[in-house]
Amino acid sequence: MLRLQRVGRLAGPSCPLRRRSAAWRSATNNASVSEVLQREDKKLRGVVFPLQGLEKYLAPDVNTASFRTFSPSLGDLHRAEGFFKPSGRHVIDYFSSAIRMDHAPRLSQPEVCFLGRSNVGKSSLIKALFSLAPDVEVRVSKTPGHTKKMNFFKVGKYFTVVDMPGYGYRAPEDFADMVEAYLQERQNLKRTFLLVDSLVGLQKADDIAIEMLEEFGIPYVLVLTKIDKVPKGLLVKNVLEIQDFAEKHTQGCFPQLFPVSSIEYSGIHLLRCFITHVTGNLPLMNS
Ligand SMILES: Nc1nc2c(ncn2[C@@H]2O[C@H](COP(=O)(O)OP(=O)(O)O)[C@@H](O)[C@H]2O)c(=O)[nH]1
Ligand SMILES: [Mg+2]
Repeated sequence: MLRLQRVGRLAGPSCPLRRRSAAWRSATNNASVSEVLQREDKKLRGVVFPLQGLEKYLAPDVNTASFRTFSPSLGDLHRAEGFFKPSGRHVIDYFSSAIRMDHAPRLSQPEVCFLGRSNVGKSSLIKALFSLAPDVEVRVSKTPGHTKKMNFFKVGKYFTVVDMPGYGYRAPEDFADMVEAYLQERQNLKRTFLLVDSLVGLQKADDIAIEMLEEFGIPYVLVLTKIDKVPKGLLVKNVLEIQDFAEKHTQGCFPQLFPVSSIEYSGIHLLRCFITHVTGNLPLMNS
């Protein structure tokens, strides 16, 4: 809490971050750390660290150590955010699409990919991550199963973000075509983000994805999407169940879950920081 207050003072009325955020507020509420800092402490914690925001709904004996495995300071969050803001020399943009691995662009910079069932919120999440670069076009579907290609987005020379095709009831067949080949062959892949709908928890198709990631020995992170839609009690239940599953039945899964809302920007700042960190661009200084 002290840390939050200290950085809050740094972003005081004379701070350029604060002045600039006033202009953005109406269009991109909560999109940047400086905007979130203007909220009262309780709300701020829930938006920036959604897992910690759930602690008040838990019984005192619940162990929340894994809620803080990745716990950057607000200074780290600010530095990470810089990578997601375009400038003359730092271009963030859609790069290319591929329907087969041999069409995938030859890029050597570190890469992260977003995987999950159709409609779980992959494209919306990527759009939220890139909300400070509004020229980046990320297509969000109205109908399930829209993303049939791998879409590559370059964040300057620092890293690439890949929106993977969604899988559905045909999960094993869908994987064989593209996802499996990508995961096995992509040399520069640093982390896979597997998105799970926080309302319904792990589904059969998610189990198949987890089995595959475990079999290939690929490090991955579980991201819980659409938390704005879920009553807090149910969200807590699903978070604890999924966390318990990850602890007991997985090897390659990062112990901390990342709950997000692409509409309210909850968890987005933390995820930007984690991506910047796992791609080797941000040694954490203050955590
Ligand atoms: N309430 C809410 N809806 C979301 C969120 N993320 C995505 N959606 C909606 O879920 C649907 C599918 O999202 P999309 O990003 O296209 O999913 P994808 O198929 O995994 O890429 C769209 O109607 C989105 O508007 C979220 O965080 N909150
Ligand atoms: Mg999509």
